[in-house]
Amino acid sequence: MESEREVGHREVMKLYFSPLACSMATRIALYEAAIPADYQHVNHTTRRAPDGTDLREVHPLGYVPVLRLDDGAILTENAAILQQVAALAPPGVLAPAHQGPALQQWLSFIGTELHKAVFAPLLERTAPDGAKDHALANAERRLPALASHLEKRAFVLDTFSVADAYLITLLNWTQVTPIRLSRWPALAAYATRLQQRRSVARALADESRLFVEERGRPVPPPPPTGDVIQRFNDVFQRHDPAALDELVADDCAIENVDGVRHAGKAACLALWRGIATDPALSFTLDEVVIAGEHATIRWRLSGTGAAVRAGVNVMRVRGGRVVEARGYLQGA
Ligand SMILES: N[C@@H](CCC(=O)N[C@@H](CS)C(=O)NCC(=O)O)C(=O)O
Repeated sequence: MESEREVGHREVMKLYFSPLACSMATRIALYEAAIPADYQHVNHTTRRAPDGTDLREVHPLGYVPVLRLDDGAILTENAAILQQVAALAPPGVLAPAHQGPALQQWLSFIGTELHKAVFAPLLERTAPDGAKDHALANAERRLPALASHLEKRAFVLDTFSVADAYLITLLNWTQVTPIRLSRWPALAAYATRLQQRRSVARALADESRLFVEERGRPVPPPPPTGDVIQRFNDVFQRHDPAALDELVADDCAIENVDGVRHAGKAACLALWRGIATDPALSFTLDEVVIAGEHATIRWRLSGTGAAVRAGVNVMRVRGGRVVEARGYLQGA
């Protein structure tokens, strides 16, 4: 519990939150408008708060955010809570005048198209790989649309609003997902700008500290696809297979240039170790193209006894490891 104050006979409202979760949007809004609140840190396993509240009793799914208003009424759902806080703030501070429907539109877009369709499956530990792939595919349509909206604007609406508080909370999660904001310069610039805003910087600092207290060091983000592929290519350039073990995923599968499939880490390691340690084989890299979690590598191979052969590898990297490789040989 970070603060417990009373206003007249009424308790200040309470925000039930988990550090760095979507509830941080409401904290940003409260900081921005200097609205006092009692921040109740919900334990991520027990779903209980220091005031004794069991979140599952006030929210059907036990989710944050939950806002307990000063009259005791309970409000759930980011879009509703954020609009309630905006209504409590001085006019124009959290919601530009005359943009009510646009605010509702963007809160819905952020909540459904981004939060739930893209980020939730990427962050959920138990989400199957297929769900994560689908979420990444969803990002490929939604993030360019968002970037084009932000191309020539400082905020989602005409001035800072709770929509920005929600959006920057989500964009902060890209640190621990394979989504690279640098692919959309307007989004990267927006995130940098918003992170420097006083209310956002303060919320991020406060919740990062609480996150580390609760769960230890944040999990570092996986290395970008380009770095993984460069280390992978180095194995064959240097004839040194030592790095392969940590570059290959347990469920890796190779479809080799000869059409033979090698499934599972052990089979993939055996094939690649054999190629890498053959001193006669020499690869020349002609081109490496990285696109999200995919890489296309054009290579030429000599030392097979035959003339120099040209080919292409199509690779997929997830969580810093190669999960899929398909090889094609020119003229095969
Ligand atoms: N539709 C809800 C979604 C809230 C939500 O997804 N909350 C997450 C944190 S960002 C949560 O509490 N998850 C807890 C869990 O999955 O156990 C809203 O907009 O408020």
